[in-house]
Amino acid sequence: MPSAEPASDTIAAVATPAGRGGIGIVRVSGPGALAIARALTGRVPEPGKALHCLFRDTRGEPLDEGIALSFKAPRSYTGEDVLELQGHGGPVVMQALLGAVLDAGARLAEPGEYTRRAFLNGRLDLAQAEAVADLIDAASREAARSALRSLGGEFSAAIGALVAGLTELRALTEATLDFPEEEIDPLHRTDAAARLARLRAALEDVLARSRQGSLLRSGVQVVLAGRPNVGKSSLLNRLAGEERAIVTPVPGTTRDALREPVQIEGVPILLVDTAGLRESRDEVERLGIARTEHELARADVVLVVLEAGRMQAPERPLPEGARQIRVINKIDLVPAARPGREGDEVRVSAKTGAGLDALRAAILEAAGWEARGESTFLARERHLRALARARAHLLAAAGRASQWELFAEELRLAQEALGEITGQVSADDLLGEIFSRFCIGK
Ligand SMILES: Nc1nc2c(ncn2[C@@H]2O[C@H](COP(=O)(O)OP(=O)(O)OP(=O)(O)O)[C@@H](O)[C@H]2O)c(=O)[nH]1
Ligand SMILES: [Mg+2]
Repeated sequence: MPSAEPASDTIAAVATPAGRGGIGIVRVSGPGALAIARALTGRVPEPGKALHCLFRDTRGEPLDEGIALSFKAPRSYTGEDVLELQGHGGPVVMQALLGAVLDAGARLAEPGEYTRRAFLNGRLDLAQAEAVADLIDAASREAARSALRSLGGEFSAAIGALVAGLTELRALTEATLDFPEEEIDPLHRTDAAARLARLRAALEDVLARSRQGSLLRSGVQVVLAGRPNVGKSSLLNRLAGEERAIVTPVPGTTRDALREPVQIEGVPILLVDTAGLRESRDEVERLGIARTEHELARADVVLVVLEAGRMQAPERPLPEGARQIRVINKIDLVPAARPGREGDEVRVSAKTGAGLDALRAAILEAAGWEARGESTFLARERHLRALARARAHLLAAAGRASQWELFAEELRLAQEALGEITGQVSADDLLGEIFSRFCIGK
């Protein structure tokens, strides 16, 4: 899809965050960028060389002193002529500088418009463009590293390899389709089946790595639930490493659901502490319990907290679907009990911290995380869906080995699904949807 006419207008935005900072940058991209440089600084900076200068508005009034940088098309982020004006990072200065750039002929950029232009000019494919936003939004070092790998093209290359394999297999198939009257050579058929099997295995691998990465991107919701007073809030505080939730010996202390983001091995986890589950006459507590049930319904992992030695299950049923871990807390009160994990049960003490590492490991495992080192792809839901569609078509193709035309058609559909990931085939509304979520200036 990258193709398109070069954009005819020039866009501008403040590229640094709002507020005060040492440096603020106004970024300009489009055919008018260099003329705007001349209008504001009296000169055109040589591409790639910093020009120290005074910025003036269109009436010649000085606005700020700073550095102008230019990048000549197509060797720039957007693939167009780009100008960066680096001034002092105060909101008034930045607005004045942006105002002058707009007066000189640019228009305000829309969210994500720079990256959209980079995509349309073939500087990045769609998965790489999305990685730009994911890198900016990354919630942990691991997520950032994974986004950087996608930006560098690793994910796109894996998709590209699948597409290349499909193209080859389609070529092989379609060549025989051109001679319908001839018998299809059985050798040909076995070759095609073997190729298809290899492609399916490769797709499974990409899908598994993408699922892992999507955990890094969207995180895991872990809800602490159980009877009152078993130590749910104490556990949340332990896992968070801070006294976030109120802890008292009074059963029914927690009323509202409390959310606390933490990281375990770089995986973003949203811990949710909830009101203890029991039948209650207290109006406030009943409302709290209703919230608990609401949170439970959305949980990826539920920690069912029980008290060592007492081990009463919650009075209300827990939802099915989410992965559950039985957490036996307060083992410090039972002299014979040892901390650690056994099957789906983890014994801990929120008071002493014993068994907490085993609990963290159990949470990651329940969430489906496998430490794969450098090989995860920070996939988005959109990518997972496209991969799943491609997989379904390859499965269908495997079932059509005796109907050559249908076989070929399933391969085509699989390839189309994969092409959506990198943007080789993509509808305009999809692009609008993706880029509108960027911040302005990116
Ligand atoms: N000895 C011991 N006491 C604990 C432990 N964990 C929590 N407690 C105590 O148990 C009491 C209840 O702890 P909370 O963390 O408030 O329990 P909760 O499950 O959040 O209770 P509700 O909010 O009322 O549902 C407090 O007095 C804690 O100090 C533990 O591991 N060992
Ligand atoms: Mg509590």
